[in-house]
Amino acid sequence: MRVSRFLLLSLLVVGFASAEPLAYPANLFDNIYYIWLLVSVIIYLIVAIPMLYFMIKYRYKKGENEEGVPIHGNHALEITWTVIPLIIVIYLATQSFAFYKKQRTAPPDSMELKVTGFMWGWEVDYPNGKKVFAFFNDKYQIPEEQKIVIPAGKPVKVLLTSRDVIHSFYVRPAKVMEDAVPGRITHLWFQINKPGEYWVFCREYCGTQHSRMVAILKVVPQAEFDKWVNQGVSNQKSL
Ligand SMILES: [Cu+2]
Repeated sequence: MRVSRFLLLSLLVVGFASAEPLAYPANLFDNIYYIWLLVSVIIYLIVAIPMLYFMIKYRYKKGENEEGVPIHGNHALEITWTVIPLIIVIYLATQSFAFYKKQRTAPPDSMELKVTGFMWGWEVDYPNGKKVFAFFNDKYQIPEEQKIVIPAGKPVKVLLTSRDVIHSFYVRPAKVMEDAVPGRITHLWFQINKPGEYWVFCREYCGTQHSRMVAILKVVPQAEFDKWVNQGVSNQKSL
């Protein structure tokens, strides 16, 4: 009975850990977030519980001497409360740096998209020359041909720039964001594993129509993407 319960629990844990996340590198953000949260909660409890206990135990009682016992320092205690936080901080710093490197380095098999922000939309160039202009039309709709189509389960590297002012390209499900700066090329990467439609927002206030800089990322299976990307490549018009 006990063994089977243990096995079931282990299976659940393994299943949870190996389940494919919706998007990369969002899963890395979540992992690092939970590590920081766990460390913070433990430290909070270590401080708060004894504090409450001491507040009650050593509260002032009538007739007691108001001055406490003088304390002249304790080397062992001081070394302990310096070394333990140092180890925790070094651990968090190395974890965060490893995460940062992963989040900044696109996998070598990424598809490269060139994205140029403009007032008020995104111009997207595919490797074969296909172009998509992604923005809300005057009726606040995004027609099918203005959706940014990408294959599911494949990393996408975005090379970003801007034609006018600073915008910011934010891929909501992947939790990644990067500024689009005129005259400069910045980059980010992401991968979405589940087909569907997802939001992209401009996340840097860029003027009166900033709220219109919304794009839809249409994630489709690889075969469907291959068909789509080769459609009408020769007669692209410019905006
Ligand atoms: Cu913008």
